Amino acid sequence: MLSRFDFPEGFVFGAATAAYQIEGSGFGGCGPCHWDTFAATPGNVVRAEDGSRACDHYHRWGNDLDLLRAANMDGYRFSTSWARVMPDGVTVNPEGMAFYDRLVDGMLERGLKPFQTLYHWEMPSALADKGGWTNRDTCHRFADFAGKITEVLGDRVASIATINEPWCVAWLSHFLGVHAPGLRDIRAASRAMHHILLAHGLAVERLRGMGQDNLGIVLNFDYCQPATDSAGDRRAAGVQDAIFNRWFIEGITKGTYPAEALEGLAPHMPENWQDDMAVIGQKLDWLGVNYYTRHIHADAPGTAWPATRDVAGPLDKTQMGWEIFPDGLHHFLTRMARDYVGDLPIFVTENGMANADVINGAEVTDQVRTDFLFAHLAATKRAIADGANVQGFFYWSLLDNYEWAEGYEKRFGLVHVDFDSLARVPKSSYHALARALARND
Ligand code: GBH
Repeated sequence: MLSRFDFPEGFVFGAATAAYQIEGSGFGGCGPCHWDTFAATPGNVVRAEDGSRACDHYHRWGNDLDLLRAANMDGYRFSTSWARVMPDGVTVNPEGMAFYDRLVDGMLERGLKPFQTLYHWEMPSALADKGGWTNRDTCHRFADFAGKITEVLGDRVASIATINEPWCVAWLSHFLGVHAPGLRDIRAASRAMHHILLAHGLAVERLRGMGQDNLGIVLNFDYCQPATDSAGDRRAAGVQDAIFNRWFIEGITKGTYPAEALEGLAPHMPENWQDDMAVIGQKLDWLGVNYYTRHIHADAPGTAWPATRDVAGPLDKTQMGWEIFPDGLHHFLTRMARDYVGDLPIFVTENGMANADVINGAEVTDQVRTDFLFAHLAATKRAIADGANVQGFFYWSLLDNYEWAEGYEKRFGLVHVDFDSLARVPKSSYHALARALARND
């Protein structure tokens, strides 16, 4: 079994969460966000569940930080809700700001490095109503939010990520319609694909000007496998790889977008988008990689661009129906280093699995999650041996939580949460990780 001593000195082990998925948006003067309205519309979310109470982390944060500490973790990846800090998208809510101030101090008191994410999907409704990420002005409002919160937290956080998973924010939410705002519109999607990176760039520019040297972005990657060796299936996997895995990193590091994706998106992009590429392409201090699974793509001739369809894969699947494929993590870590970022520090900012865990007295035995986690740690170790400068790994997630369109049914946590009593019970995977992370002293 791997332990922390199999990784380079200073490697950061941690767990990740996101504000809307755990805090409970019904407390502390938090403003409404587009997930509240999206969830309230029947058909969007399982049982129309929302994040208004979630894990009640807003009141139980001290206990939750204790759980990270007791598992011998070095860091905690959390997000700071825009709607909590700025309920109308513009004006600061002091109570919301004070919450994150306490939370960050609480991490430092426990020896946990704070890894902050600025946008993990709670767009204030006031801004969503003006078009959200389809509206260029939102990018400037986001930079203002980044500046305001960094005035308060910037001296204490180890790291700041601008955006969590631009693909989900743009494509999943505006083209596939699965996440808020639930659009299926190529024009809205094309604009969001660009504006989300412009927001990132404007925020980096603002924070760099304030002296921050710990700035990054968190991208999500799905391994794209052609269903067969045919030219059509290889084209299908290639175009999905361009949309999913190349668009954002190439926008940032190469100053342009992949031709295979522009083929479908260029006609709908904001005018003169090329003029924004310098802001988007500013130097980063680190890159975050989120990785869960792979997809098998087949050609779908005669259907609308991108003219692909997904094919079921043969590997073991998680509760989400996602194939378990640890080699994909090795693939993306080494590919990022080789093709895009060289020696820049890379963090695995999310990796994890949902499982239909059953609680038995005070025990939850989730051996499959332990196996999943250690297989992905092993893939990370191999990527380091192959030259990728990986400096940390965060399991998704510390707690069972609000799994967006899947509501509360899908359990990703190292810690079980009873969504009636809100009791926390560490699972056997939590104990296995705690043992692996024990220090000698
Ligand atoms: C992350 O996104 C999020 O950052 C986090 O908030 C969330 O709770 C967590 O993952 C678990 O879902 O076509 O259905 O097979 C995950 C990004 C993109 C990974 C889609 C899996 C396969 C989608 N995901 N991908 S599907």
